[in-house]
Amino acid sequence: MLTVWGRRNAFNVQKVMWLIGELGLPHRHIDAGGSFGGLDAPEFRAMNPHGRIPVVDDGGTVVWESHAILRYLAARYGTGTFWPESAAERSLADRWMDWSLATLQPAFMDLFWGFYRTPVEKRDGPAIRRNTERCAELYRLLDGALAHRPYLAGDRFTLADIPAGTTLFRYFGIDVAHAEVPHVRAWYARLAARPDYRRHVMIPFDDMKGRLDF
Ligand SMILES: N[C@@H](CCC(=O)N[C@@H](CS)C(=O)NCC(=O)O)C(=O)O
Repeated sequence: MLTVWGRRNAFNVQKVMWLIGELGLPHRHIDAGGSFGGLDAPEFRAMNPHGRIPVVDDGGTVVWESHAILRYLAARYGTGTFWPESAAERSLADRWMDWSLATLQPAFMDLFWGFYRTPVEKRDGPAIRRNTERCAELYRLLDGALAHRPYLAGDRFTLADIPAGTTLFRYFGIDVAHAEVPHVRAWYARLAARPDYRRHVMIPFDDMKGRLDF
């Protein structure tokens, strides 16, 4: 039985839960992190020395780092579907995953924390404007990539769509100046038509507004 640790409102956990849903994998979910705590417990650190969520244990195989988990689960349970088999096609998915982790997610997190999670009186206006523009630039780049294909790696939904796609519910859900990105909006509508995106990613987050703690 697959076990997953991580609070459901954590962005990196949502990516993993979304894929687990898409794969239809039976699993046990354990809340951890944030107000649930538990990340400094020796048993948890023995699984993930970094003390971060998500973590999965699949019959004794323990994996941490959300994208390593996505790749592990897709390779084990979804090869040929969510993670293409051909090296060239797979690299299409991989590059969007890596770009998302290295570039889009940090930019979006700076905006989300600096604007949405920071109490109004503590906000840094110039930094918020810079981060808003940086995000707009990155979503415009995604818009270009999606102009001639419905999903990031081509004609079908793959792992490529999960990391960047997970940002959309929060990006379009916060009151900042959004980029004009019709193709990203159409892709968002395609993702939002998937029951597991709605179930695991479209989780209301207004309880986080103006709150820097968990
Ligand atoms: N690069 C790691 C980042 C993991 C990470 O920072 N997770 C956050 C939640 S999204 C966390 O553990 N925060 C501490 C907490 O929730 O208590 C991954 O992708 O899994």
